[in-house]
Amino acid sequence: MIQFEQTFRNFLLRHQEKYNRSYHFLILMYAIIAAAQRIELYYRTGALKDNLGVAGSINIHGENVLRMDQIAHEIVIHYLNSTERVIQAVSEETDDIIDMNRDGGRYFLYFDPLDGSSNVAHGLPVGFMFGIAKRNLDGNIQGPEDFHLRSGREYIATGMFVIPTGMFTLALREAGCWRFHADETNTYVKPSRMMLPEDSRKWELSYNAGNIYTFGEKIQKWININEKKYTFRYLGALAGDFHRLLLNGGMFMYPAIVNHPDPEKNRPQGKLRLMYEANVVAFMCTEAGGDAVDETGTPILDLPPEKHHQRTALYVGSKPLIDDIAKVLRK
Ligand code: AFP
Repeated sequence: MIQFEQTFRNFLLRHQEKYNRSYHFLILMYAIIAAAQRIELYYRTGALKDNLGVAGSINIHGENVLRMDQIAHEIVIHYLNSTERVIQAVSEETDDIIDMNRDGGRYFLYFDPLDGSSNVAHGLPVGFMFGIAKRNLDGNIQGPEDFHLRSGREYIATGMFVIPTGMFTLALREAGCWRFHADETNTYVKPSRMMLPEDSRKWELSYNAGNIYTFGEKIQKWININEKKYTFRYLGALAGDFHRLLLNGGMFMYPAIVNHPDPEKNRPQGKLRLMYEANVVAFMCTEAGGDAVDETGTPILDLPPEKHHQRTALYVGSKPLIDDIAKVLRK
């Protein structure tokens, strides 16, 4: 007998029915999945087809644009446009907000089509990360409610694909954080609810250890006291590191860089992008029973974005660890 697992499509259908939601979100999610699968195809054959190198330009963040960054960005834009349901999109790869269907659209999309560029040349895991907010459909409200700069608290869903592993995690507001696996036919199946484990023996710490001496004194001290209690893992691609964290618990952090020997390289605002990195994992982690804060100990999801490529420091993971570090950061 063949064993068939529940498909993502069926899972989402049930979810939309249960919460009395529209079919528009289904259309959007199928487009996002089609985009992820296409990126994955290009990535898997990337080394063979010479697609893992640099594209020869510099992006708005001052980083080298990779060939795969461009390909992934174009793919996502194509599929989002095809839904006719997206008002505007913010991509890590373009400076400006991308207008799509301003009159008829329902959703705002914030995404990084290929996060973790230092892994690309090696064909190692990277992420396609996204957050979704919705147009305020309540009457004819104009102005801030219709604006694209939403805080994470206002997102309706966030997700990430770990490419090319065939793993997909999606969090739906107040409906939990779920993981899916690609089967032999590349169909996402077998929803499993993700809840961070309470047993601290499995917990892991994850941060760029090479940066320790550039962190603020409070954080260096916290690491000194606590690092021996936990295993340490760091992949250098948020999607992969956070994927581990959801199963094992612990904390991922990317603190503000304030003590760099070359002051030009300090990043007091942090490195990660609020709208399509930090909010994505903070939202998922909160749905999985965890939490996330910035360098001031403020919940990531409460940060009001002032610009769409805003950066932030990030501490995300098991609640007791985040509570502990937040106390230190607020002092
Ligand atoms: P890149 O895509 O520029 O490599 O950034 C990846 C990332 O934003 C995130 O995915 C990682 O967790 C973090 O940066 C890694 O940064 P370091 O290379 O400084 O450790």
